[in-house]
Amino acid sequence: MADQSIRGYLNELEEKGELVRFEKPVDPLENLTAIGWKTYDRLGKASLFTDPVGFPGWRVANQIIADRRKWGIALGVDEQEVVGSFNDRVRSPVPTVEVPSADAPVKQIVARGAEVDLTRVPAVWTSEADPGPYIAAGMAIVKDPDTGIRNMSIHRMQVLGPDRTGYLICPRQALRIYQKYQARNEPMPVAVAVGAHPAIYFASSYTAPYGTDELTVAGALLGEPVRMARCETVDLEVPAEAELVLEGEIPPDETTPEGPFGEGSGGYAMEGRTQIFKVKALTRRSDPIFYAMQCGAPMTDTQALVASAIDMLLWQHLERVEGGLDLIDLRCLGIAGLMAVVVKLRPRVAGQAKTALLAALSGPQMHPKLAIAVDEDIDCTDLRQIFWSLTTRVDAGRDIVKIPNARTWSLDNISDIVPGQSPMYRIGTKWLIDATRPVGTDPAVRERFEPAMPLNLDRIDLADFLP
Ligand SMILES: Cc1cc2nc3c(=O)[nH]c(=O)nc-3n(C[C@H](O)[C@H](O)[C@H](O)COP(=O)(O)O)c2cc1C
Ligand SMILES: [Mn+2]
Repeated sequence: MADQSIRGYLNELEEKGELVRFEKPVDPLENLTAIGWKTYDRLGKASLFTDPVGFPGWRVANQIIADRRKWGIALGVDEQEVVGSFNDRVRSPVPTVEVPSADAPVKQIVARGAEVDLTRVPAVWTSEADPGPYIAAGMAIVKDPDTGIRNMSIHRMQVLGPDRTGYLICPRQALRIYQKYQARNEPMPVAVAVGAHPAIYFASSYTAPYGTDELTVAGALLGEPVRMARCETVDLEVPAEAELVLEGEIPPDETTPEGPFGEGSGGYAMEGRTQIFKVKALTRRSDPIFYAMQCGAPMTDTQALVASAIDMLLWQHLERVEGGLDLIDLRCLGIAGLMAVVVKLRPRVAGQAKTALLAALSGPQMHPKLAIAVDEDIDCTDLRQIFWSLTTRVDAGRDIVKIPNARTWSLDNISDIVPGQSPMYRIGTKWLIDATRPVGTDPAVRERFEPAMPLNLDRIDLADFLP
């Protein structure tokens, strides 16, 4: 039986030297995210804060899934095998199982009605211009009212009082379901789980075909059913080994001023209005770990999580282009605020890289607006090599294509808002850059585009020569 908790994963990170445990007092409303961000930026490590000021009994985790090495630890595979093993596992969804509440650690403490107090949860104040603390790591589980099939997605939640938060719903599957409740003039029941195994987080950021319960995707990644417990006040189930669950509803007709919020784009989402989450019950472990999902300027867990979902989904999408490409690697760049993707492939015929790029700009997720194709000799995790091929292998007149008036991601502030619509609906220019060499067999032509590497580079072991 696999450990489906976040705490089991944090232990593994710590054993592998990937986590810093901060025992000094740190304030979630003052300096926690700065310390966590710097720890990852400078040291490449996750953070666990054991003394969050003002929140006795809690611990707070931050920046825990920001790179492929950590995803490899979560999945128990080598970092090079992460995408391949995700894609293999995703093909066989595993239905959830229900466990009695007595066996669900997330039910160790149950608070209802007036006992609920979100101001006692160490929600963090993340970016400078944010209006206050947010819960950003809540995996919201809802059911389609027609079919009863679950959907799971993450929604940023600005803490607005002891029993209410903002709740932003972008135009995706979760909105499709909410609109069904609105049409019935009924509130949408929702259960929000905070703190679980990264596989469950991955599933919540992954847009499975509509009508697929994303918890079965989490089961596929874990290799066993996700263990679920029944909620106290709504007809929903939640991962039994979560740290914290908020149960409640989204009214069909109420909104609140919300934001601005430092987002996955790396910049701010405009201040506006969102739906409201009214919390009816809070259940948690007796010694809970709050997962402070960091957003804002890269690199954060938000970019890493969404980028990994885009990598998997785009890989599956590109595999079908022209009946099959020689794809070698693919990276949505978190450092570009999720809006750029690099595709490494071996084009078999002229023009094939461009077909691949067109598909990369119209995949299952909306974020990428810039797609770059590179050759098999370029490491597409290395910006130095990418930039080298952007000059030496690109003729801008021929190899850059712009597609104006295309739908772009709702958080792409440089794209225009569709007149009369909310900032969730945008139109802008997508562009692609084919940085692959001319396709052909003439070695003299190929040679002109080779990097001029030092003589016998591969045969040199520096250790033999260092003083
Ligand atoms: C930290 C974080 C915050 C997110 N915030 C929101 C949000 O506020 N609203 C939203 O609609 N999607 C948000 N997302 C993206 C959705 O969770 C994601 O696109 C998901 O796959 C949508 O699922 P669906 O297609 O099943 O609705 C967020 C993702 C992450 C990782
Ligand atoms: Mn979905």
